[in-house]
Amino acid sequence: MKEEPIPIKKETELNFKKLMEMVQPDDSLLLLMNGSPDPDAIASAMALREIIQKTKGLSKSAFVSTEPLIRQQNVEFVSSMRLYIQLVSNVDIDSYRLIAILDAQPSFFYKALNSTIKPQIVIDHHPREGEWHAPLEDIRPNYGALSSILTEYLLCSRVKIPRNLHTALLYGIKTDTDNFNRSAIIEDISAYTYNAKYANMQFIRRIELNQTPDHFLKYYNYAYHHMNNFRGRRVCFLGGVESADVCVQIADFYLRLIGTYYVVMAGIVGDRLIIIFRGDGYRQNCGAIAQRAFGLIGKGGGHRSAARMEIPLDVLKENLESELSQTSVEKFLFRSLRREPRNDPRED
Ligand SMILES: [Mn+2]
Repeated sequence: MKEEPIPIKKETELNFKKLMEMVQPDDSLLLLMNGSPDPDAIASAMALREIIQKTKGLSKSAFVSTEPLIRQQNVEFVSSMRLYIQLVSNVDIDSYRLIAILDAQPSFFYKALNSTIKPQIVIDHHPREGEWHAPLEDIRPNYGALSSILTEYLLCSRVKIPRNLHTALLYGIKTDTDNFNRSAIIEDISAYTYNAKYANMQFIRRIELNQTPDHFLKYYNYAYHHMNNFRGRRVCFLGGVESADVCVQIADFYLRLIGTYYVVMAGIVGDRLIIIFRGDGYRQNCGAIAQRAFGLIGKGGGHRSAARMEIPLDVLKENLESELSQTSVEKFLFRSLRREPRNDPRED
């Protein structure tokens, strides 16, 4: 007999049994994700569909999200997996008998859908939120990735896992745990190790490397020439940029410069100023600095090594001493960041 690669938990077994009782032969299934879907949600939805498809058959199924894909890497991931993710506004939810919510909970959808949704299946790893019930609910907030939970379901179902599903689940775990830099448990590591045996690692490497569009280079160049460096803190206002991802990528890149402790990259996207913080998290706490500098007029937050603030342009204009210009925004950034007490012992 083959040895079990991962011990199957009692709760997985019971929930899997419940799932099999709920699903009818050739059922219809809607897989619902919240926000712009990330690899963990997508891989989990792929896994649940595979399980139901291979055990009971599906007459139709749909991957649905409340917002479109944004990150270039996710777009490429989805197209390589040959998936089509529809926007919930374009889908007739009632034409599906089963609704499964993955990597989210019914309460997350109140705003986006403007109504209560009654799914049959909810599988998630976020802390439980709001008042809701579903015939099958499996919430395990201690897991770093939902893909790890779905790996356990797959093993329990004894469905043969296609290689691209191993690859997707591995990528889901990798991204949701930020390569195990974020909280993960031994189950995540087991699921990762198991999927890694069969996954296409070169594909993942390719996806991870391909992230900078050619035209972003002008921002790297601009930051190189205009970035202010004060005691290891690098600050730059990039002007109008096409997405917040520009600021994120530039900040991540310049954080690698020797002697840099944290980077603040700001840019205007649409009608708001986006301020991205990236740091090593060792001495300074990006989340706290962001809150102290911009918390009064901006919205956002973060943790020790990464933070983000957003300020609507009309609010920003009220706070500037002059018109909105390159110099006035730069001055505003420096002035606000000065609010950070230097050598605060609590920062250690
Ligand atoms: Mn997740």
